[in-house]
Amino acid sequence: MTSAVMSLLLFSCGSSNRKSGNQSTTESEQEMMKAIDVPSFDADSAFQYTKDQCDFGPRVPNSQAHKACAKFLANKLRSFGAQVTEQAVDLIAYDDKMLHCVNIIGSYKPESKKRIALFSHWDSRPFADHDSDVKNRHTPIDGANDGASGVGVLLELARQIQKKSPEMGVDIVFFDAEDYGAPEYYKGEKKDEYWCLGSQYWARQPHVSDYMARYGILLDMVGGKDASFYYEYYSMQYASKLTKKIWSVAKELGYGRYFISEDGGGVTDDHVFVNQLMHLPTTDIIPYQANNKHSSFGSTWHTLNDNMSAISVETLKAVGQTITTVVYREQ
Ligand code: AHN
Ligand code: ZN
Repeated sequence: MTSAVMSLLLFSCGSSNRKSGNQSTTESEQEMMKAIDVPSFDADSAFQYTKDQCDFGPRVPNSQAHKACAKFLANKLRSFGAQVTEQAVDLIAYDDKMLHCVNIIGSYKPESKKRIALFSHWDSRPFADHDSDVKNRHTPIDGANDGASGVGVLLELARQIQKKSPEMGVDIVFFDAEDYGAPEYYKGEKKDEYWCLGSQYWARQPHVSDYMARYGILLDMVGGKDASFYYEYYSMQYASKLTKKIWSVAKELGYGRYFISEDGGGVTDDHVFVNQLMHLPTTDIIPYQANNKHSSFGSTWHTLNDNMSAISVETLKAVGQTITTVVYREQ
């Protein structure tokens, strides 16, 4: 492997049977020391997968682009050796419109009880309701960051898993209809449950009955140019140990400028429903900019500027290498 990151895990044993004066490790100590070789995450590849999704056009439920991209994602996961489930379901939007949705799940080592779940939404928002230009506010967005970036990172991780399997079984879950929440200009009541329709369905009706994993990690908007990730409120309520672990791994790898170990805001995102409906402890890696006048999610959020020009290979690398390390270290 060209630039694999070596990661040494030390398992301490209760009593050492080392002979006095002998500085070398004993056989049992050597057994306890496991060198874990973590693949180097290729962020250029994640960038390309992000672009591939955007090239279909906005991935809004019931559109041709949505249908074509679903096929692309399922085939891509299959080509990377995952066992793929396409969970098709009709879901009802805030305006009572019927949305033809599909959650796409790629499973590795499906027989293993030791599992990690990795989540991202794959749909894009039907309206640029936060665009500075009023004329754009009914136009669907590319969602290069909001949607495609997390999926791009997870597709690259899937490619790495096919090359070298981690100890854990892994489920990569692409949720549909996360971003169909009522637009700003909607006159009716705006309920939290209008968002995250695909994850709500999956959490009630998982692709395998009684599904459980050790924990879940949600990636949402993980490719922005000015991204910084803080401890998200619900992630700390439901999965604080996991959240702190991820942030400490990021720091150790030199990505401390992206992962700030301080409290950020709270977001009603897919992880809230996975935590509350399925009781699977799940964290959300989502940007937080306290001082951004447009939005705490960044300047391109729910605007037509959320396109490939908003995507940074460096941010994809910071997030991708961090979660790759977390996944491969888990035993
Ligand atoms: C709410 O605005 C309630 N949730 C935002 C979750 C989201 C939208 N993530 C991406 N786009
Ligand atoms: Zn969104």
